[in-house]
Amino acid sequence: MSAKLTIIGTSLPNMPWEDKPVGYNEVLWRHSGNPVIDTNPIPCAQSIYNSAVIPFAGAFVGVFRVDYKSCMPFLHTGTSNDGLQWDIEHERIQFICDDPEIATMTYAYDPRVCKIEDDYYITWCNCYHGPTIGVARTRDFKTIYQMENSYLPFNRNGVLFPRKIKGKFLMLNRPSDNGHTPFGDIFLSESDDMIHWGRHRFVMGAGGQWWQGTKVGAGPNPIETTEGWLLIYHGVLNTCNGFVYNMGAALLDIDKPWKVLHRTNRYILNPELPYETTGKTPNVAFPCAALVDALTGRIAIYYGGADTYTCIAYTQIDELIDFIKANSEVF
Ligand code: BMA
Repeated sequence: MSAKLTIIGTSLPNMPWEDKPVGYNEVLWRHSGNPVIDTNPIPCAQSIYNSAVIPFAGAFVGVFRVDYKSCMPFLHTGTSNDGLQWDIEHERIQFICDDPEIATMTYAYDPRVCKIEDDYYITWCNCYHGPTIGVARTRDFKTIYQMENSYLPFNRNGVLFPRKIKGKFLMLNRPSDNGHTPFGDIFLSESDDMIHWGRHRFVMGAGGQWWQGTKVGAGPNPIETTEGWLLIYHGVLNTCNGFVYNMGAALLDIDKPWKVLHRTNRYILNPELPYETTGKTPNVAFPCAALVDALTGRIAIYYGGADTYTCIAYTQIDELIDFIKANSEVF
């Protein structure tokens, strides 16, 4: 148990957890039962990955990226008592939306879920003449209201902060193109109403080392700590055989979260096990959610493996923060 309470939040004793294997040297370690969601998980789907989970009503709910046998992705909800075994709805989310211009659902992928005050917000890569960030709001994961798309296309990786800062909602996002985007920096946008977004600030860009030299994008919702906002992100390497999606970590200023305090100059996890190196897109570890226990400092990161599997990796907050500071480079 962590003696100091580094994470600012609540206790979550029922979250998934495994201690670090004895003799293992890295700062993140994988769940021994990975992948937690394997191929062909429900009748319509070939795979479920890059998905978001959150504590709800004493258990867990998830919003999942479900790739159909048409190869088109849509969002489904699911529930779990332990965060490991998931009962996923066979039908996709039917959003309630009173504007037919916005209600079109061509595809939907890479969801995040964030609780802010009494509402749960879902953000995802939504199609409106190309990829942009869709937003929806719910209190029960049954009645889900689709709101306005937040940005003009093209944009991906819309990741909300779990509380307002100076009265504003904040969302990290990554302007992109309509394809497999060979560039990408993280920006921060703010809003009074979750509809109109502006006052955009640059947070951090690709570059530095090759593991994050091509593009970067926010992963799970930032985690509030006494050392700043912990941001786990993906950093992409370009190779002769295509992109490699690694995980990195940064600490952002608590009051001005577009200011990067520390940022790892090496990855914290890279694709190396078969469920990360072999699948629809080889060599992808793509984090979209984290469960945290403020009392013990435990963190379980949910990530997609090879655009095919849902996986978990664990870390401990004080160890991760020490690692970030010891391998820090801000550029
Ligand atoms: C990104 C997104 C992710 C995917 C990744 C690797 O651009 O499409 O959904 O995991 O590429 O293919």
